[in-house]
Amino acid sequence: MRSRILAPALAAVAGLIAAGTLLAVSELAALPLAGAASPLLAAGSFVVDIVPRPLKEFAITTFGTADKPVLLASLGVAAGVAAALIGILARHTLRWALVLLGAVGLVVTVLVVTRAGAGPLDAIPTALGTIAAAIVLAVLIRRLRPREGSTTEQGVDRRGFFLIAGAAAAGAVIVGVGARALSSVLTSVRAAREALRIPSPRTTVTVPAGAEFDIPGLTPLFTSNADFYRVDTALSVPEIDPGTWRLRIDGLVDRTIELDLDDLFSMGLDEYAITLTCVSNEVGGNLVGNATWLGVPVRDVLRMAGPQSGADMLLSRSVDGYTASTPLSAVTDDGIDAILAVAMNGEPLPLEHGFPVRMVVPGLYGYVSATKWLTGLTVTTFADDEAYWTPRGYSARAPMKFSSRVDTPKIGSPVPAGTVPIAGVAWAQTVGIERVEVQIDDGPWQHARLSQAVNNDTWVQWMLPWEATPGTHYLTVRAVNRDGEMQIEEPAPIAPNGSSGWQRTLVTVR
Ligand SMILES: Nc1nc2c(c(=O)[nH]1)N[C@H]1C(S)=C(S)[C@@H](COP(=O)(O)O)O[C@H]1N2
Ligand SMILES: [Mo]
Repeated sequence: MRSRILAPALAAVAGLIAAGTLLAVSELAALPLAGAASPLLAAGSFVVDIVPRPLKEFAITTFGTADKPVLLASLGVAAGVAAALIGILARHTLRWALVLLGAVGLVVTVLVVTRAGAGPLDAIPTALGTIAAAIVLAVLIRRLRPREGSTTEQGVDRRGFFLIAGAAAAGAVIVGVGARALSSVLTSVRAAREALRIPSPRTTVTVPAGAEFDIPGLTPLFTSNADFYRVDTALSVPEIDPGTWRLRIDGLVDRTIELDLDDLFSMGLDEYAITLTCVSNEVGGNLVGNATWLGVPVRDVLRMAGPQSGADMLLSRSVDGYTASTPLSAVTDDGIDAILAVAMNGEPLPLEHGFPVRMVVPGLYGYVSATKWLTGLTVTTFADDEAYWTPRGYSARAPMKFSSRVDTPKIGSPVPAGTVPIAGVAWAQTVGIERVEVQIDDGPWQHARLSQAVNNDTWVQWMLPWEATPGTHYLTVRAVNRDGEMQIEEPAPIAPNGSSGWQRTLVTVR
């Protein structure tokens, strides 16, 4: 009787061990291929690329930067359930279970091979893993089956099952973990980053006196690398060896050229302070950060290739297959500091922020300009090319909508009555912030005090002392840019080209 439940449960375990074998063997076999071919990551990346926009927005707003671990964990659970079901099926018909396993292996192999930067050789690890999984499944299931024609448990070799299952599970864990560890030693890009010596810049940013207020709860003028928001479609952070990194510039140019890191360094580096914003930033949101960057102007690099007339778009490419469409004028105009950046806040770009080289363009949202892990620049036209997000519901061109935000006091954190500083940040890259105005409840709009701007490409801090009286109060903030334009009042969602509206927040005063 017991075996009615026990036998399927053991069969499910056999399926899980087969799946573990698949992962471990493919990790091991991927070692000589520089580890680019993990089946789980390939399947995950595929999911990232096909999920519909509303689901993606839900994931970003619900899980924030943890959206990737959450996705991988869900995928792992789904794969586990599928593996268990294949195990259970195998007890009834091993042949069809193996066919199903083979089909899954084939689909994943296709996903692996079609990833950006993958080649036909990358099929080998998943194929070998699938074969190993099939053998483990067959061997284990045979131990669970009653002898032909027997209605009892005769022929069920439970002892053998446990021995083999235990050995296979332990083997999978040891091989899988070992292969992972070895691959991170072999591709020690982190060490290469530590060792990288970036030349001193020719010019540095001068931070004027009064550029930063000292107000608890107010966002610092510069966002540390650790606190800087992150948005990427890549499931695992790409690891590029700075020694072999090349930037190819092609398309509508007089000559296709290729630069290495030393070529960029020898052009001379300058320091820039630029605030980066994400199109997914809601009014009042956190997907905005300010940093200093060392880099060279994109226009100087493009000039070496000689862009031809008729082009109106720069399509930047990442090693992970990501692309961004930037209006050519935004990177060639003398007045715009569009750069290829190699350092962020005084250190080589963190791996997560695009090591070794990324683009930073003031005045455009990141998704149309700030390509990380940059490997290619194609001079082209909006008529002929489109970037990663364009067929996924976002505008091909997306100038940033300038905005302002309240950092303190925060909704849900009551403040004592008396003098309370209301403070926050406001940004209008390339134009600059002229004025920030705050309205308390339905009172008059009051001018906030602005911190001394570093330049027109960075945010400024603003503050307004407030005589807070007990009760709940609405705070509304809006900015005016240096072209005299008022921040858009009309609320808009983040898609297709960025949120707008004035932030209105509620404060409780005790
Ligand atoms: N390769 C690559 N570059 C990318 C992205 C990406 O997904 N992949 N995301 C872009 C988006 S949407 C933004 S807002 C910025 C974010 O840069 P950060 O992660 O360094 O803050 O990078 C841009 N560059
Ligand atoms: Mo973004």
